[in-house]
Amino acid sequence: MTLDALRELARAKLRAAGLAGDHADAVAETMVAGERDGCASHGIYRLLVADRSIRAGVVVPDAVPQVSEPKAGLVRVDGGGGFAQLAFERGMPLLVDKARANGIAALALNNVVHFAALWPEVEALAEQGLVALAFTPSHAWVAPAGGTKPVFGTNPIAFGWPRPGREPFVFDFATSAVARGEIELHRREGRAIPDDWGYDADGRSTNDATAVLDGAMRTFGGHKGSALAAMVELLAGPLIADMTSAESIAADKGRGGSPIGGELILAIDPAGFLGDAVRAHLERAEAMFAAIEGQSARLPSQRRYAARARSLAEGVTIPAALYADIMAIGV
Ligand code: NDP
Ligand code: PYC
Repeated sequence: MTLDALRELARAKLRAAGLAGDHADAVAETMVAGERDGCASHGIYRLLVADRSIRAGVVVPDAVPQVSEPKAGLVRVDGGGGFAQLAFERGMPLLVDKARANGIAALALNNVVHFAALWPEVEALAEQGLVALAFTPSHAWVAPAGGTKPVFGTNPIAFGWPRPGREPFVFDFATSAVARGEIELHRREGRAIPDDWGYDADGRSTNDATAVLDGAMRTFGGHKGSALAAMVELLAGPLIADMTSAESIAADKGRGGSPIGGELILAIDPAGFLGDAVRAHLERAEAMFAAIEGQSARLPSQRRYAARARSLAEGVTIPAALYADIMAIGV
């Protein structure tokens, strides 16, 4: 499919499910970006997930995000129970202004439904010359290192760094061994998963995707991922007066919707510390990137940018079973 055709399909399905036009456009854009960049777990597959959240009444389909300024360096957007995409769009311009004025600023999204990857947000900020970090909890699906029962969400951390004349350096990953969406794709396709991704309900390691979805996922990197997952819970939960992953899954009441809660985004203007020397110091960072690539190791986001270039030229291929399920939405 061409990206335009995919965008139109996503918008039409989201509107038909009852989502207001401005939300449908913002949400469709995120899904198309994911598919375009080869991020299948957070691409057009998310139409099925968003549709379920809308129809189950988890998301407020016509929420109007409310922007406020709690302090000179802080922006808050109350998403009113809507999807996170429009809330971010409404808060980002003020976040950028405040980061430039103060050197650093933070944006809290509150009361939003989150089904998406975080890289589109940190990449957009890095494209404006800012260093960016983003965090969000999800639903309690992940066991702490040393345990086998869910406490944490899959809790992604994303980072963006501006590069003169190039696409930003971006990474974005779950603090679980893998995103839950990836396990869902394995389940859909009947594929076994590696046995270090999670536990069944009795706490045993398993290759069965369904058993892990019904049991508990593992953190990445043992105690290190576990501590980072806890940090994400704290930063984008209690610190911004929003839900932890345990509270989010309780609030879902078994409806199977996407996580409800908050997201914290930090933006740092390199000129704050560096003044006129920004360019010189960003060039020093380039030496590190060159040292990585110089030994044929790849940078995070390199695969994504290559997929983007391919998709822009050739369009994207959607698995037939997924396309059929998308076409069946609302029929
Ligand atoms: P991965 O484990 O695939 O890690 C993704 C990151 O690592 C990307 O930045 C990727 O770059 C980079 N990367 C992967 N392999 C390499 C390599 N060999 N060398 C260098 N860099 C590499 O992703 P996850 O399954 O952990 O997460 C996928 C997505 O799920 C994320 O976008 C995340 O935001 C999303 N998510 C969202 C949640 C939410 O609550 N909203 C919850 C959990 C996850 P590249 O893209 O170029 O491959
Ligand atoms: O894949 O873990 C995940 C996820 C949770 C919320 C959105 N994506």
